[in-house]
Amino acid sequence: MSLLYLATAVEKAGHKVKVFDYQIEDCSDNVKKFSGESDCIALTVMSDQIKSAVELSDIAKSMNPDIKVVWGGHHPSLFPVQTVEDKSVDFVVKGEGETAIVELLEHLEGKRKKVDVSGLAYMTSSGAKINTERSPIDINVFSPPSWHLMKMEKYIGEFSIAGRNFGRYIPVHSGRGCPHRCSFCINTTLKYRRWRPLSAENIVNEIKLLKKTYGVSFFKFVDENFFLDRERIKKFCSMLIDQKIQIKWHATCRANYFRKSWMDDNLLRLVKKSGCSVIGMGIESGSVRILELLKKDITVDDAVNAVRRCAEHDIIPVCSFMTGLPTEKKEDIRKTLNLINELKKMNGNTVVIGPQIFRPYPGCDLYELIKETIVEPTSLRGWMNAKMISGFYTPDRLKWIENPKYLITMSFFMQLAESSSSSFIIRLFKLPFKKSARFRMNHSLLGFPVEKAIFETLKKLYMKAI
Ligand code: B12
Ligand code: SF4
Repeated sequence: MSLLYLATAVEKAGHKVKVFDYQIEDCSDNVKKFSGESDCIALTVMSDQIKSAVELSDIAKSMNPDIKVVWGGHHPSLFPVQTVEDKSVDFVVKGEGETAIVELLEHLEGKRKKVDVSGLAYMTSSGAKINTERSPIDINVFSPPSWHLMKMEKYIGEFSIAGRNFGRYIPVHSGRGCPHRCSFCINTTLKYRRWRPLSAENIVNEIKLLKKTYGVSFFKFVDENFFLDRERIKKFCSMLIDQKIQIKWHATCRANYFRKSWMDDNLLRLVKKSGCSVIGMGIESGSVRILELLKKDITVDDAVNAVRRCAEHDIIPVCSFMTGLPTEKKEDIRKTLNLINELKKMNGNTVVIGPQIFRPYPGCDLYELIKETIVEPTSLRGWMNAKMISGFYTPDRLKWIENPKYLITMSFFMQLAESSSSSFIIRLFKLPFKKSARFRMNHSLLGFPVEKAIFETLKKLYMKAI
């Protein structure tokens, strides 16, 4: 999504842009091919993508020493100084990039001073300098995004969940930001807490375009807070119904918004009638004490009520949970596992994500609480070799947790027990492991995790083979 929105802004400003995405293709050949004829290469980077991003930056610089390398996205925004200190990075953009990248290109054309590009970080003779923070953008300006720049068929997949297949799907955005204050959430540090919606008209226009041009029938809104403005929701749903736009959709909702005082049955009926089939929500924990620590501002009763109301309206609830939180004890984890079992019993369609292990991000309240125990690499290249398991810390780095091995094993079995796949072969392969994982979770048995070792070895062999 970041590549799509950045490319949209750059194209709208009249520049030539090409997009390559390491998630769907090997980018090094393209970087070799195009670096010579390009002025700038822009990389969007999450923490566990640093190795490949550094390699690509090195290749670009070796092919064309004059090329400007700019990094943005979550990792550089969290660590702008150490990122821009790297020899292969010229600029970092902290925060939202659409207007920043265009202004940076103006700077490269000699039309603007770099000090006038807010959000930009760069090196000066006295060290790294970070310009003042950029104001949040109105995403309506970039609607519809330039999907034609992306290799769309590689992104459109089949969406299956809770044993149902919803057909061709794509992730989309209907807004940015979230006004809530959760103490672990990256949005509270990077995304500005100001919520900025796409208008109902623009959402519907984007849906119509994607449906007509690419045959998409299932839309997953991946923005932070879809249901904040009830008037917008009513308008959006009514437009889909009135214009007879037949789609199914998925969005996220805070569990407390399911209170009848917020979302009554009439509204939920309208939401369902317009095609809403799946709602994701962050329940996070079954422990009241931990929910308070998280400043989540939801209760365990909210979770139970939300899942019950989803069942009443035939909407699949996807509930995500966290663990590995500062001060969390086995007793808290047990409460989380009990709540998961209760939600699943109450609504057979409940899909569980996690419990995933908490990732501490600089700037979040919870990070501040445990920062003395966090050991982070001190240079960009240090992150290349930092041991991480798909974005998570390894046990030796989870120093704020009482029993990291127990947690990792629990998280592994829970996620395996809940996992699904659209591939029959993968489902077949996972079946015995899933069964034993479910048994373990139902009986809280976590000792001697031999299946975990076997599963991980087989998975590695499979990944090597493909
Ligand atoms: C949707 C989403 C996904 C979707 C992606 C769908 C898709 N097709 O894009 C899926 C489910 C696939 C996914 C997967 C993962 N995700 Co994710 N995901 C998100 C989520 C919720 C929204 C991201 C998004 O779409 N943002 C919208 C775009 C437009 O905004 P953006 O990415 O922030 O980009 C803007 C700015 O950052 C900036 N910018 C970004 N790049 C650049 C580059 C330049 C040069 C410039 C100038 C500016 C710039 O400008 C952009 C436009 O304003 C975020 C949380 C969040 N709310 O941000 C997590 C998040 C990005 N994911 C995260 C993680 C860890 C993962 C996984 C590793 C999880 C896992 N263990 O598997 C995987 C990695 C996948 C991979 N291929 O490597 C972390 C990243 C943390 C980090 N330290 O880097 C986040 C922040 C969640 C979290 N709170 O921990 N994810
Ligand atoms: S409600 Fe969700 S998006 Fe908003 S701050 Fe909390 S966790 Fe983040």
